[in-house]
Amino acid sequence: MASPLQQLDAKHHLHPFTNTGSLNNKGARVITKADGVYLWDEQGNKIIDGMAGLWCVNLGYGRKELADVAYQQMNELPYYNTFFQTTHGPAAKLAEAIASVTPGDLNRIFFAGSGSEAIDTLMRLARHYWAIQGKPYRNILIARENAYHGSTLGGTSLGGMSGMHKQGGPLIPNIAHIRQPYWYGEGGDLSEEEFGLQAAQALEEKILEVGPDNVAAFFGEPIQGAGGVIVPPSTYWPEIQRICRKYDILLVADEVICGFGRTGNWFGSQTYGIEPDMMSMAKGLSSGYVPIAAVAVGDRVANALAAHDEDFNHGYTYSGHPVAAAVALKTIDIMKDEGIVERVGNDIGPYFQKTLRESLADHPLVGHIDGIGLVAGVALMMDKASKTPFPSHVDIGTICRDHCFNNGLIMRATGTRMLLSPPLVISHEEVNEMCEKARHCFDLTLESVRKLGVEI
Ligand code: PXG
Repeated sequence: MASPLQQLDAKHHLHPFTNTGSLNNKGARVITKADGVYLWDEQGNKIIDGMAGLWCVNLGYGRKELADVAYQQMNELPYYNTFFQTTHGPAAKLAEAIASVTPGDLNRIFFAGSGSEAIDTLMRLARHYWAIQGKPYRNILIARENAYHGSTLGGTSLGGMSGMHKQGGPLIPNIAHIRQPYWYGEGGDLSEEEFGLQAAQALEEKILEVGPDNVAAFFGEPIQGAGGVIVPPSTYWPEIQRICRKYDILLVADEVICGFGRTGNWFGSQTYGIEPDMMSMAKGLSSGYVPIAAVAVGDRVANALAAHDEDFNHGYTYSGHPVAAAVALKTIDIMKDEGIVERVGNDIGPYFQKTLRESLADHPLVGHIDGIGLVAGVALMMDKASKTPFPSHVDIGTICRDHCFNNGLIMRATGTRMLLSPPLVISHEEVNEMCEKARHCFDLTLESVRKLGVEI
């Protein structure tokens, strides 16, 4: 029997990335409250949130300090815009706080309301930069297959998700895609290092194909998140960096998932030695408590904008929203005070990677585990020795995800990869619990596929 909330939801709520008809038949799971790394649903089940919401609740749930600053800011100045030569305390102070943690010369900050808006901003900014250099023909943007850069038309076009490209087109022109650096899935007989170089050299091939003088920028997530936690080989990013420099192409890091400590440094770019010209951030910027995103711009582009005597005709009503900015500012303060990033890098990140491997690496379903810091992807295989995937009628990811959900653990499934990205404040005991639950749910998944007649 559907609960009253499920009934309302089924009647009026269109869900993102969801087959609405089939969801309405079974009813959405209703989450009622949360604390620390745990969620509770309408039936009172306690669930450990292995995904930090949607890769965002880095400080965990129930942080009263964040609620308090939102309340205070709403009373003091709930809204004012940052257009028309105005600013306010939260926006100015947050810009400074972000610049204090971004690497290199990424010191100028533009605000947006979501990662998708940040990406759209970067797409326009990259093209605008070349236009004001007198080279408007330099407008091709290059990204990767299976990259996720958001759901606006800009983000959809730039991202490399084939399921998204099929819908709502035509897409934005002058965007090209190259292969992703997924060694376990696509590396064949090459060593990880060789494959990393080869995957990066696809960028040079694409640049030569479309003409170096036509390319504005390359966009990439340091680790592809929604694509399945695709951790690049160590050789990949240095080669991408070299190629961008060689052809004078802007390098843009999409830090929406990797930013704010996920990989053990403030930004994934630092973990992989990337020196981007611009980057996007969202999610962890406010620990998911309020919607806010930002773009950090380095000197090259910022100075060109400053020297160009014309408005950049771009902005959102909620660019630098005072309440969101106040919460983000407090988030950064807490991260610094509690040494959250250092803890991910030196303590809980390595502990999580070790414990996850001890729990799952020898499991019959597990082909390979990728991960760093507090993010991981587990490839499920029918036969791990011969790397044989499951036949397409066995939706292994969904089977596993449902077992997790029904047994008090949230893991996300992307195709045949199971993902974890827990709150950065997770304790050692909670990591143990999460990994034990994962092992149990993988056992249940194995039973289920055997019942479907798969010999394994
Ligand atoms: N870039 C990256 C790298 C992202 O991960 C966006 C841009 C867009 O951000 P907004 O705030 O507009 O959603 C994202 C968002 C998933 C999932 O299922 C991942 C995201 C969003 C929704 C679902 O893994 N990432």
